[in-house]
Amino acid sequence: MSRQCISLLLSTAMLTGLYGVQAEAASGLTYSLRAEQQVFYTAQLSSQDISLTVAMQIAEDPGTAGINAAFGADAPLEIRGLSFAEPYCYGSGRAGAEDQCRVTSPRSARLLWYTSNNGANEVIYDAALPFAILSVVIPQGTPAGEYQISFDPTATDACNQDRELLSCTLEDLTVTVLEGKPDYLRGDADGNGTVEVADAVEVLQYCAEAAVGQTPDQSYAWLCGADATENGTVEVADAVAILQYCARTLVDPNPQW
Ligand SMILES: [Ca+2]
Repeated sequence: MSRQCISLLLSTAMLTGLYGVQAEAASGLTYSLRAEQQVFYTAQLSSQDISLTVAMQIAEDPGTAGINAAFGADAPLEIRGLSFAEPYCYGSGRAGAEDQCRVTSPRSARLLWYTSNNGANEVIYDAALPFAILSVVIPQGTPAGEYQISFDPTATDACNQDRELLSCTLEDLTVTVLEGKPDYLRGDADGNGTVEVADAVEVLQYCAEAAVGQTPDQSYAWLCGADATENGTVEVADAVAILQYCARTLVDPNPQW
């Protein structure tokens, strides 16, 4: 895309707010918001915020030259950050100015992107990769409920190299907060329904990783089961408690903790 074309594209975008009225809608594309975890518990939020990484992905891309996307989050969720994901952080595919990718309020954010790929109307990214990353916080004390992290359809669109507006399908993300704790069996770290020596091994493995600075990535249900002493932390004492429990099962099929 030539420099002239880019400024035309940008000035049109600035004037109209959208890529606008230039042409009939061409073939479409799909924007979606994804997160690895979407279900949380009030017990989990009783003493801490939870940080959620939300990826914006683009599927079925017919060749975009420019993208507007605007996001919103239901209260009390807060959008704390928005950034282009690699490979968009570098090279010719990025709008560049901070102003093109920013959080505009605790509940909203927007990005504007265009390709400067000098005339070729082609897909320059891998559809399997996120296009942008939103950092969202679920604040401590968030009550049970369903919360949307969504696109603003009035401010989200795309155009191709010929400045034709593309139709967009928008897939929002729902985050669910459930009352209390997940179903789990005390001491059953591996979640197979039985408390056994293998659970103690799993807890020790977790502790070993944590001790060398790795952050073991475990679900809240796992943490609840692994915290055999129920003091809110998974530590070596939990492995010991699980082994003691296992020893007691030799003489009592349903021992007390
Ligand atoms: Ca188990």
